[in-house]
Amino acid sequence: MRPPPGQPLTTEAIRSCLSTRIIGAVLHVHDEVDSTNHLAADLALAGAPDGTVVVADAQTKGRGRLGRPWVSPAGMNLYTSILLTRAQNSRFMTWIPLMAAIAVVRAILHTTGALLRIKWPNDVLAYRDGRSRKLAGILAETAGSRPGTHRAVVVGIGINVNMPIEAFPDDLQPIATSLLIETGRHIDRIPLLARLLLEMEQLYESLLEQETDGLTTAYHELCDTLGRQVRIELVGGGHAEGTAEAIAEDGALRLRTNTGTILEIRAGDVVHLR
Ligand code: BT5
Repeated sequence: MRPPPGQPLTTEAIRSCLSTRIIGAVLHVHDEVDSTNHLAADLALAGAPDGTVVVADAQTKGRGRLGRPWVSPAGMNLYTSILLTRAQNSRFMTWIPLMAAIAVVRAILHTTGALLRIKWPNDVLAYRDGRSRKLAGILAETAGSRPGTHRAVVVGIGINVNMPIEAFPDDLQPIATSLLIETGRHIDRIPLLARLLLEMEQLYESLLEQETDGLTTAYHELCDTLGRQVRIELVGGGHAEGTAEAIAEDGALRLRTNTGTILEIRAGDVVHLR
């Protein structure tokens, strides 16, 4: 396997590239962890401040939503978790993964020129040959919900950066991709990470100021789900089918079902039908 281009992920190298005030002011960088989300949740319980960031070069138990695994080999990708302690308003909870998806798309556009799209709520997709492939994923979880402990949201972001197609397991090769595969270039992970944290900080500040209009507009521009006929596998079982019409004020997906009922859906897996 080729050595990673750019600098290795060290605290010093990342810090020297950061232009944020809050996100990344406390930074934990590891060669290997089980899951950066797990570590960030432990830090939240220990009282870590708002904006604490965990970065790892590899994860042994990287996870997706609903207990699904996130393939996380060393030396090629970004795995990071950001602790947000001021986002306790339940209205923000649906917005946080959407906001992270906008930040990922913006950071990738700024760093590589590649324009990706979002599948609601938070899959970041690249389109090629009329097909979409997943390039990044987001997992937002609450931490410290027991009484007396600190309550926070952990936003985990995985971006496939320099992962060649042969490094993906066979079942993911047709449906996953990386920036290397899409652009044909190796990308230095550190400027990409620094930009991601900057985009996150700016969006987090607007969310805290209740300025969701800008977020809604940005999300509408980047989200590929709106206007489509979709099938949504609902968390907890069952499904809904219809046209994805809009994003509600709290980040929910507004679905007009085939019988004309309007549903607001806050979690689920979307399949684009047409
Ligand atoms: C996600 O879940 O997309 C959320 C992924 C979040 C990963 C980050 S990495 C840093 C932080 N620490 C963690 O432990 N997690 C977060 P979901 O929508 O459930 O998608 C999971 C599905 O994506 C899997 O079932 C596979 O089909 C596919 N998948 C797994 N690894 C992948 C990869 N590296 N690239 C593309 N697709 C992948």
